[in-house]
Amino acid sequence: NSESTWWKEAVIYQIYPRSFKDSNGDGIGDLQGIISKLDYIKSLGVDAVWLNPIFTSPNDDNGYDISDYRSIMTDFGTMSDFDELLKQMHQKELKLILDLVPNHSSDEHFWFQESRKSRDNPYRDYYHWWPAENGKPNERFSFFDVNRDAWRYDEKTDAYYLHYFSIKQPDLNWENPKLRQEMYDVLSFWFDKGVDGFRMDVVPFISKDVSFPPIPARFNGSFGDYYANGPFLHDYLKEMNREVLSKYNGVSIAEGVGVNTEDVHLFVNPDRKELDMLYHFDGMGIGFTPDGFKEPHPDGYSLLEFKQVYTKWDKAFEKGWGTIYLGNHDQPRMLTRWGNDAPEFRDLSAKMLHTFLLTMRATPFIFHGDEIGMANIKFDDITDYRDIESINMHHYLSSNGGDLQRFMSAQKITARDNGRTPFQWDDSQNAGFTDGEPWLKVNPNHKEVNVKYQENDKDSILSYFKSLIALRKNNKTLIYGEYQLLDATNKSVYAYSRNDENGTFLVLLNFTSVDAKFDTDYDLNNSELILSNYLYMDMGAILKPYQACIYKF
Ligand code: ISL
Ligand code: CA
Repeated sequence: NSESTWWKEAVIYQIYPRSFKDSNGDGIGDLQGIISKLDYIKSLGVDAVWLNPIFTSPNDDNGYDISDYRSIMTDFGTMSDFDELLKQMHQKELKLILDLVPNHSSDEHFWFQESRKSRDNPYRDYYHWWPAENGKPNERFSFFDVNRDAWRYDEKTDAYYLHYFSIKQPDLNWENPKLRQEMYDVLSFWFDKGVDGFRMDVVPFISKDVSFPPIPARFNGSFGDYYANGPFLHDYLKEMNREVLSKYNGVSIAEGVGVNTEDVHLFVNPDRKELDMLYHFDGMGIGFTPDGFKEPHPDGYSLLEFKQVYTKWDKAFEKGWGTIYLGNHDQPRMLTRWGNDAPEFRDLSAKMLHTFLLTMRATPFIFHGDEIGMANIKFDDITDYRDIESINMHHYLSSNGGDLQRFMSAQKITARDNGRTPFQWDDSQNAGFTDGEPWLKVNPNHKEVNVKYQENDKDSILSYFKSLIALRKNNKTLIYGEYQLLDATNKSVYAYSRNDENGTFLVLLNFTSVDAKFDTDYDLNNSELILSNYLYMDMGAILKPYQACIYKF
């Protein structure tokens, strides 16, 4: 958050540290593992790395339950490992973005341990408590609780505490200025060490109406939307900017759960001095049924809807700047979700999706493993899952007569663990991730899909991905140029142009496994084909399955 806007031109690479590279054989990725792979990361051409939380945590939700915001999780290493990582990254001109979890802490955090001791404890107001003599509080839904109930009764003080996520993730009380100052101090602590920014976990949820009224009917049971954009949210973000962000040269990125194209300005319009960027969720629900557990629609997703969402979000920014992503640690693999992970289409569709991500007018976030086309693992057995979301939803459905078979089949597409399987470095037994027993099973397709094979293959997904990054870096038109949707009603092809005074790029993407026609006003005979995922090309009006082309005019 500063004068410098390097992040507009950056490509950001997301690493889920638990799954990237294990250096000591305990089956868990760690900071030394990341250090050992910095040359690889640099070779991609990315500018910055976002690490999911690396702080001390009992790991109920893999580090999103923090018990000490100023120390490193023992599974991941020590503070000196962190210092070494940061130093080596900076030597290689790679920026480091950490993950702040401001909405909740672990129940094992000292603050919560104190808070639950007595009603007059000095830390009592660090959290949201509801005295039991006031009756049962109004309903709040929990994403990860076995009973879906966000209020947990605590005997010690005869009161309920609020937890939007698991029972081990009590929500912090941002109404309390002391708590706010604690969080600003945490930010300063890491900025003083030299980190280059923060991604802020569910930051739209931090402000609550602490009278906890019934949820207004207009939210129609959509709890996430109600939780976002609480009454004092923007006062807090402004204060955070004033107290910390404005004093450092770091980027701030909101995880924008529940934020729409109208609200986004309030976060990222630079005149308001709040945050720099936000990533929205509008793309993530496309093709999922709205009710119950996340379940893919049997007919797949609609490309028309996909195009509408990304076009709408491109238009959203008059002032401010967008982001783009198709997968992360909370989502299934983008290849399985938006492309096609069958062996004959894997490479083509992964390259096609990367073409999209790297030619839009927004900062691309690339989730580790997508650069080699990693796919969903599709577990058959609930005991293979490690994610609290899947495990507790399974419990909930079992005890409430839910359809477990249907749930397990939906999980093959939607479960978060699909995106969390160990990174595939090579074709050896554990994919070169660990010498020990990996914390989550390795995808058997690492025999074919791995860095070792792709690094030596100029036609691999990895090589194509690197070419795309280089192309974006060398052509500011692909970063800042105007975006225009073409052939808007085409159900198979996503076509658009990027244009500025230096010229025009035409991007053509076939999102289907069959030949597809397209119709734009551009005469391809007057253009140069810059990049395609097919080796040979006829300049016809037909795109081959998952074909991606970038033309320059
Ligand atoms: O992943 C989700 C459900 O499938 C989302 O609802 C998710 O919980 C939401 O996007 C918030 O995500 C963030 O906060 C969670 C954590 O589990 C996620 O990993 C994190 O990205 C709680 O801290
Ligand atoms: Ca380890």
